[in-house]
Amino acid sequence: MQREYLLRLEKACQVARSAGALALDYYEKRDELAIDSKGLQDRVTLADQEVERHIYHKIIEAFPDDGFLGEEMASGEPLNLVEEGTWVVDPIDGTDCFIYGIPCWCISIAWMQAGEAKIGVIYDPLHDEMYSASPGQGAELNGKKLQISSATDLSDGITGMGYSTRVEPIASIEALQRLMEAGGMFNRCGSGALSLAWVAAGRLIGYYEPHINSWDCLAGIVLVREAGGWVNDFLADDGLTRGNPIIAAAPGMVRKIQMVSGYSS
Ligand code: LIP
Repeated sequence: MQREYLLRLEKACQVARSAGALALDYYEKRDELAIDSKGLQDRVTLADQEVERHIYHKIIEAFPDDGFLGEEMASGEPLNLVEEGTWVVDPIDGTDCFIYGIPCWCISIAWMQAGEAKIGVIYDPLHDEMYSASPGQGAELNGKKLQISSATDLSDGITGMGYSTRVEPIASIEALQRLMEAGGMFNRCGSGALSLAWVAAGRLIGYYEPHINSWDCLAGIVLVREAGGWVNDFLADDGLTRGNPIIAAAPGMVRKIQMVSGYSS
């Protein structure tokens, strides 16, 4: 593995773990957190902001020339996107689950270079599950290689389905109908990052969300691809700052998950 990937992967795992410990402290005291609204069904708390500040300072201390894009822009620094290397971070993905005490949230840290997501780390502190991946190294969970699903039909497993008020409900309703009519079953856990990690781990056979932000999915995209799965070209048309649909599938499920999502190549 190239040294620059190795150094960043190791740091990303180390920082995800320390950020996870900080997030857990807030999670245990979540009833004391003020909940702010960023829009319809889009919440944020001091925990998101403080965890992002922690990640920002630890990462930039180690790699001062890298860029950084965080969901909350909590560092107070201007947005800094660097072609040679930019970190894309969701400090707490699954914010609603975190706020309401649903044990389904994570830390998502990705590193991009030359317009491609190269390193992905997703840490679930509640279950102590560290997902990590880098170019050509495969994808791992707590140091063990991930085994993506061998499913070939929608009835062979569960498909993750994300939804947010960033798009009209019809896109999700029609996708759910196509999935159900084909004998599939859906799971919406509230964290796109964890859902993608579960595709890479073989727990889900695919994942679709009509619109997702880059900080929610870039780390998961690296995990799915390095585990041998397929993901749409999420970064096309400025997906980094505008978001895009996300379609991810186990190798034998690509056409079926594309059908559910209404994707046309
Ligand atoms: C969440 C995403 C999820 C989406 C939610 C929300 P957050 O990110 O991970 O896929 O469906 O609406 O955007 O806001 O918890 O960081």
